Amino acid sequence: MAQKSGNQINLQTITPPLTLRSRSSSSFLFLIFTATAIGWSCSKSESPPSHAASSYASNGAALPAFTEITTEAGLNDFKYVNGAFGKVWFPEQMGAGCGFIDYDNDGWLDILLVGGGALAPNTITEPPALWLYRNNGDATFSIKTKEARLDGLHAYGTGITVADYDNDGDDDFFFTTLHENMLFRNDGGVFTEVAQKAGVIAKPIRWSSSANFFDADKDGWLDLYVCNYADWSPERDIPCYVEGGLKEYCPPGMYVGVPNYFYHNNGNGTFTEMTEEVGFANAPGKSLGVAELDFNNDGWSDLVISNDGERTLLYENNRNGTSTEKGTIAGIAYSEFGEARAGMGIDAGVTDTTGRVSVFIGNFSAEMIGVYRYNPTGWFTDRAAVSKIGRPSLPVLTFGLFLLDMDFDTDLDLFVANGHVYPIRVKFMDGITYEQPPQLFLSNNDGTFDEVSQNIGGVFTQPMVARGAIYGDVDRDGDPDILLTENSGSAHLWRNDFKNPNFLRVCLEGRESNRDGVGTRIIAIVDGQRMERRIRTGSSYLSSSEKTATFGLGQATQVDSLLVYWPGARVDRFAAIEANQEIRLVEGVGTFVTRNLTSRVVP
Ligand SMILES: [Ca+2]
Ligand SMILES: [Ca+2]
Ligand SMILES: [Ca+2]
Ligand SMILES: [Ca+2]
Repeated sequence: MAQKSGNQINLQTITPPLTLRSRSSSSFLFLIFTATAIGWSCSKSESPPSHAASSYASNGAALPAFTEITTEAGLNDFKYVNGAFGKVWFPEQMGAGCGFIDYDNDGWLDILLVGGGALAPNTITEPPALWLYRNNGDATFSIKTKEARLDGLHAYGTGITVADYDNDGDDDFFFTTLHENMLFRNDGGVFTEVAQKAGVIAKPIRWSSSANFFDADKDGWLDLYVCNYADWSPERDIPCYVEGGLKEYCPPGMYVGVPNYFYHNNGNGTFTEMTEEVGFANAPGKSLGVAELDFNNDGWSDLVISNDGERTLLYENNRNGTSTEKGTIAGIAYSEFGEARAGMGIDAGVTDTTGRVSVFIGNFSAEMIGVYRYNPTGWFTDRAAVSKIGRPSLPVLTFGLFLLDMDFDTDLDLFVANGHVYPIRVKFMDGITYEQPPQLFLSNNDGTFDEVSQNIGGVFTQPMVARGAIYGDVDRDGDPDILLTENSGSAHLWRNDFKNPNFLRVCLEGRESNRDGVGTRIIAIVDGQRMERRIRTGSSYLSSSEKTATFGLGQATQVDSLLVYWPGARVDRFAAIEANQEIRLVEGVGTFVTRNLTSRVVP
């Protein structure tokens, strides 16, 4: 467990000198300051520059290191219950998601887990639909489901998406299920379920998976996109069998997909379902993942949607909140063989020096992870093979998936959580296992990646039936930690023990923009190298990561320029920000506060 020098949030304002100039409708704040990191409590001697003996590439960078701390963190009681009772029903293999949420607003990330549910008729005792673990301020957790009024729910849950949809400064969340979805409004650390009142009960009700909050029309209020999966009910369950007559889950191709929903946030606590009006109705369904991106860099949020056995969808924002689906003409809809693959977890980000966004999609075993990079001719290039991600991803079935700079060398790397869906049929599949270890692909910043899981060992050799995968700095030492969930299994919390990070963490508070700053593009320039991050919800699979941007800085000790492109017209600019601190920027204020971090523990 991380030692800490203080578990309260110490906010200390740095007010650098500033010059202000305005250009048309935009305000540009250009700030020069040389403030040292007031409030940074980590002794720098604990993380000396080093060139570790183990290296994965020619730059001699050290490998990431993680330690599983599930037991010491107090998360051992949790187990996801998929409700299986011998019928082998389709929904059992899907779950479930997880989320980092600071529900009590104390600056420490708490954990929300989907507990599962009952499928058997007339079940007397249902498993908890949600588990809420409060961070005690030291990366140990106490169960607070009941205190936060998240107990006693009747739901067969799938996913969690966390955002401050009502812009009142606290984390709310949307909970997807097999039946009616739920919206939980945070009222001072206790939750009220408001889906009906807020207008986000689906008509008709559909089996939902991932969801994301994003501001489609840039009115400062987060809209909601909900992925729906397939038309299933106990009455319509299709039996499938393997050799020997044992019942097994059917391929999703046996079921008909149901399309997704879009809800426009009215800014008064209610939403209006506008799927068709906004252009999201033309979808085949079977959606499992959604990522927000701005692939054409026009400042408007686009969406990319992964679908299970159906084409990938790319919604280009028409710069008015409506969208046009362009997946097929943009070249991202199908594999290089023209096939729709089993799209699950998804993420998007700039992972190399081209500055152009790449999209990564988890697929089935014997299918490569989808890797597509946008190019200036207006379409995406399939780079699964050339990126070196394709081949190592063939034996695994990938659900949770996210981009994060895991080795702090400035470029976004790819983490994938794996686990199969056929407990019986895998025995007849050459080289495929039901439980599979996660994988890490380190970016070489040139469009290629090195798969380093075996080099790292430890937690990366642990086979699991993984589903959800998220990152968030639970011990507040500046490096994002990882949380994974398993189908019919435990949650796994991995503490990040990377030995030599220089970093800058940036969290946002929107004023004209939505409070979370979702849809903000942040550019950091270090030694002439440009890094890009976006503040988003969604991505991965059924799950919700922290909304703080982490920039790995390599050996650099400062960020030379930081440019914050808010979803509105505003751009805030800062210069010479010292490394190894977490800063909080309020839109248009032009200063930032530094949040105290804890001392890092390097085993
Ligand atoms: Ca908290
Ligand atoms: Ca709120
Ligand atoms: Ca990296
Ligand atoms: Ca950490």
